[in-house]
Amino acid sequence: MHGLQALARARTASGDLENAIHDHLLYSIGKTTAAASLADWRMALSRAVRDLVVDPWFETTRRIYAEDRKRVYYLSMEFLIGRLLEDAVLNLGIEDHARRAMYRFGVNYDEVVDDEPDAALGNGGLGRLAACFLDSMSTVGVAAYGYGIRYEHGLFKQRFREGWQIEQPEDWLTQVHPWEFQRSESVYPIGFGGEVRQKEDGRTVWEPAETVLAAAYDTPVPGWRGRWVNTLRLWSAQATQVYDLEPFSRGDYLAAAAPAVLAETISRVLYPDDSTPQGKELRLKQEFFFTAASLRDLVRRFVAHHKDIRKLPEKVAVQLNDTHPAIAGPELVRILVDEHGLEFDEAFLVARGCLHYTNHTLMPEALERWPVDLMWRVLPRHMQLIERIDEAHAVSTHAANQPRPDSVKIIDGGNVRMGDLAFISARKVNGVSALHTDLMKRTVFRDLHALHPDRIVNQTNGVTPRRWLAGCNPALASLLTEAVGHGWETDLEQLKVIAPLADDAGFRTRFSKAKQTNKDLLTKYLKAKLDITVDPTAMFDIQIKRIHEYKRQLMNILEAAAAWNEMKRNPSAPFAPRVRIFGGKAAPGYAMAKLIIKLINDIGRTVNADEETRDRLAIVYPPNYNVSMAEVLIPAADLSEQISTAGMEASGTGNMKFAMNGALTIGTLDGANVEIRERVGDENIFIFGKTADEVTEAREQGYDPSAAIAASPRLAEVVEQIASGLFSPEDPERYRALVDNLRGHDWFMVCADFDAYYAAQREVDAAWADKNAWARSAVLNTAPMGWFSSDRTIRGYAKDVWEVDARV
Ligand code: GLS
Repeated sequence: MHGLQALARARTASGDLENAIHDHLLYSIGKTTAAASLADWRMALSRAVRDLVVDPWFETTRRIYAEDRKRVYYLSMEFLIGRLLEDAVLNLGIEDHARRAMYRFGVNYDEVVDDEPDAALGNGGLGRLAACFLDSMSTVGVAAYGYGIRYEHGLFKQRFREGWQIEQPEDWLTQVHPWEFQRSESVYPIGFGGEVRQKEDGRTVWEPAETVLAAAYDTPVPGWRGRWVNTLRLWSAQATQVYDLEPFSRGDYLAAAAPAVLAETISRVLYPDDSTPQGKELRLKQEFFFTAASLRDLVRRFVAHHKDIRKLPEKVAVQLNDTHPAIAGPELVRILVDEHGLEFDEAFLVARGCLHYTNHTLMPEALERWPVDLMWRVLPRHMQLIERIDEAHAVSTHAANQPRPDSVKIIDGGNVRMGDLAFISARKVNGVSALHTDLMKRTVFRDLHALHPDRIVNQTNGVTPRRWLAGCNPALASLLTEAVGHGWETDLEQLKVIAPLADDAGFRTRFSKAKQTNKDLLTKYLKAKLDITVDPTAMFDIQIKRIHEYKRQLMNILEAAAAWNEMKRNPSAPFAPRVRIFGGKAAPGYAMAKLIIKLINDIGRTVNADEETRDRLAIVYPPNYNVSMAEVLIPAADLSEQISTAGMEASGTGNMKFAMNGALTIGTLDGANVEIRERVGDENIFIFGKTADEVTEAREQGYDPSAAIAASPRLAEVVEQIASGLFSPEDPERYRALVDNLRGHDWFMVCADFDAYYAAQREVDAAWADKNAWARSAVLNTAPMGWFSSDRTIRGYAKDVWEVDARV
């Protein structure tokens, strides 16, 4: 029995699944039940579950062809998909059977699920967003491919040695990845360097000096109940020649293996920088490698069924996730001109008809720029075309004698500006929250926006409520289902129904009980994995995200220290008992972020050792924060810290996950916090600090952090304690650079916002004292989160950007 039928049966009878697991264990893994390890059981279960996805997957493909649907190609350097087994089981609706089947084999389902390594093919929000979008595209029925890189090593593992971050390589692929299918027939040669020649017939050909193969690996992405299954296609780099025979025969095995090693380097590791590009040649090669392979693949698919390549935009919508795949513009033009014989102008129109670009950050240092000489060396034909695109854009927007501002030039100051290239090559450009889109129009893309006023649109980010509510928070999910019935999993607006229940004492109690269940689970998790003991009745106050100065983990820990000082000075002051939890990695080359990690751990060490305050304050920093840790932390949070310098966090998506799970937010008016406040209401969120416009104004007026410190005795005290080595007696000078920066520069306005933050935290303390009111606010955070479902986001893209069907 196969396919949809098997899936339907698997939902009603666990026997089939049990047999399938047993068969896979025996015949795919080659183990008996007696000899099977936990990993073997996981492989067998994963394979059995994967089998259930395959026929719906083919069925989806048949429908796409039958209906000749326009497809979306989501190009992203990062897909932070995390674990897949639990998610697939949840989406297919077979959890009870999977549990029962494993139980019959005498194996603990939770341990099996927990054995799966995270697929950490991304750094943070941008990569996780791509993963949520995959889930939603399959759930709402958008015909889509995700295209990315099959990194051999995902984001590094973080350890702490004496409180310092240590990075260790991540190795998820050392075990078989049971979800993927290798597609040996889908392999494309990708060139680098070499020369561009003019042929006698007038055609231009690029003759690369070096060629690497891009080999496809497909992972099916089932949507809710397996009704629609899209594909995540990841490219792995392979050498054209496995080894060089000549040095091999001489016995020089190293030299013989060199070509393969070099080629494979391209998909070896994920660059561990979030929002701050490194500008390394290998990174440029990675970008071109996966973009070129993806475009060739989609053009091949189009040409196989359609005659006229000029109609490409009718069937193809490419989304560029940030500027990383921005080379898609020139590459698609190259394919159309050099391989399909179109004139440049027409080719550019066709390419622009297909391409769309999402901007994810406004920080000037985050916008990719590639030196022109590097581009000429690595991608000579593309560099020619970039010049053509730049010229054509100039001609179409400016009269010959009119000066062109630098801000609308793709090539400027010896660099190719990838943001401008992406903007000019795209039919639509979007920001990721209302505030961010507005700032895009007013800042980085001001002049381009003036030239193309219809191009920028907003698509506020969202997160999948399957993984981030139904999956990670069964306690709350079952309460919601009781209250509103099933259906909210794919129509999160239904949760609105619980808003009036915020005034129902019985419902509030059950809501709080679900929260307490999750807090108890987190307490156990911290004990079991890290031997950390926390009080599960205290407020769980959580900041989890990449460590970055603009996200201001520093302000959080400074405030914790100030609160500690105050508790000691005034033992009867009404501080709510709190566990302040931090989680997140710093880019290995980001010295200040690593120093902030050390400071959190140093202050934590001092504060946690203080018997006087132990009942009110604990600071916890579990290492190696990742997607699966987030799934444990978020459901257990009472307070969500979203405290970035206003105007700097494009959207945030953690903020949405927390609110969905009934945490109250303390935050600035930044990114999607603004839209969260609009929905939960002013009285159910703690907003403080300067607005984006006020930040800009303060900077323009010559902001002086030392004045802010002088005006705040609490802040001054903490800064002095750090400077004098109170938290680092073994090395009092440790924080010199950090303190100097705070006193003399403080670009991210920690000092300017400190007092407002301290005051907002005291409001939080006061609110916590009234458990009923707190629970009411928590319900009113979950209720209006429909807006932040990535299903809503994807429907928005489908309608306003891609112009594709969203229909299962
Ligand atoms: C980011 C932004 O920093 C986040 O605010 C945003 O939520 C995310 C997804 O749009 O994109 N940009 C980036 O480079 N990394 C991110 O997480």
